[in-house]
Amino acid sequence: MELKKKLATIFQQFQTEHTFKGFETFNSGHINDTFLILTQEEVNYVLQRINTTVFKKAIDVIHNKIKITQHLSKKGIQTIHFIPTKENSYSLIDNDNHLWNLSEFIENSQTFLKVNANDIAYQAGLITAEFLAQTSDFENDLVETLPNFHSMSFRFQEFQNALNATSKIRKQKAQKWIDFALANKKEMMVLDRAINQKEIRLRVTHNDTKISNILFDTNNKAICMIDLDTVMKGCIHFDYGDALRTICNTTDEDEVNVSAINFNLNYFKNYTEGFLKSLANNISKQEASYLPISIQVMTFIMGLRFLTDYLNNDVYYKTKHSNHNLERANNQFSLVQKIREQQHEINSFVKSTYMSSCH
Ligand code: GN1
Ligand code: MG
Repeated sequence: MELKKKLATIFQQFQTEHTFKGFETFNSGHINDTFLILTQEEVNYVLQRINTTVFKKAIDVIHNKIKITQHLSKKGIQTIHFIPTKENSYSLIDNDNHLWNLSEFIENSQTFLKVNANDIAYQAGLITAEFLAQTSDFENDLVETLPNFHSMSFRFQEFQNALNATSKIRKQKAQKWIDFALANKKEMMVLDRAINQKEIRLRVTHNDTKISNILFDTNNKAICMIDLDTVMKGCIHFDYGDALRTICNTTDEDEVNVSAINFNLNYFKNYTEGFLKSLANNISKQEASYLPISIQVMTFIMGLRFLTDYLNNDVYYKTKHSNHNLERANNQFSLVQKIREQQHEINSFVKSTYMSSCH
């Protein structure tokens, strides 16, 4: 079926009083498909198709999203608002077994693919930590929709499996980063160890805090987190490190010119100030002590996942050409090296900001 007709058919099955007029495609996601739905009445919606190959428990993804947004709404915190179908379900399964969900589009909002000002980084820090602070009292259980999502040992296991099965040519092309991954394994397990030893606690985390998943108003003030697909249990370090991985990278995630890659310390400082301001009463000294290294760890884990997918012949992420995942791995691992060069400064800034903004 033609896409426009298909989207109109899906949209009509949700509880809205508006009439489908057209659509636009959001291009930034690596997994799911997301569309802006335009209506005759000029009220817009966001319609999302969940990739059921990646999200085997897609129904539970919706369950988690509904639970968390209801929790936030009840507290008067601005968040996404999901719309039920005419059959009173928050998801719809189409004839091809794809799962769809619909939410209201927040008007006068914007997202950024790149940060271009300190204040945007500061706002991003405030809002990612506010999400953590406002969900820290959430008591119901969220379903682990993608088990071991940010577990480094799990990601290394998957990498090892891919390495054992990959073609000679892909292995050869990726050799430099295969060696890099293996050489850094022990050091990059630091968050896994801290979790296992209960030095840092598990709580609700967003798990995909890249800058494009933060909604801003037209005055560049952060409104709320979007893309709640991976909301699960995790530690604050996942969200802190993942956000900085994209905010401070001076290039795009798949930029091939690695000499252009740098870690922007000003954005790091602004983000960290905002983050610790919102999380002030909700973070222990021990948790704070793992924030600096989490920036390397989260950047590394993305590099490892892109590399693994490259070795697996690109079965997970959407790719535009056959080297795309290798280029992404190249970018992320190069960024890890850049972060490393500034690690001392990162450590002391987090420490002093924690001392001044948290008790
Ligand atoms: C994926 O689909 P998207 O772009 O929201 C991935 C994240 C990665 C991100 C890298 C479910 O997110 O973990 O950080 O790509 N999501 C899943 O840009 O694997
Ligand atoms: Mg996502």
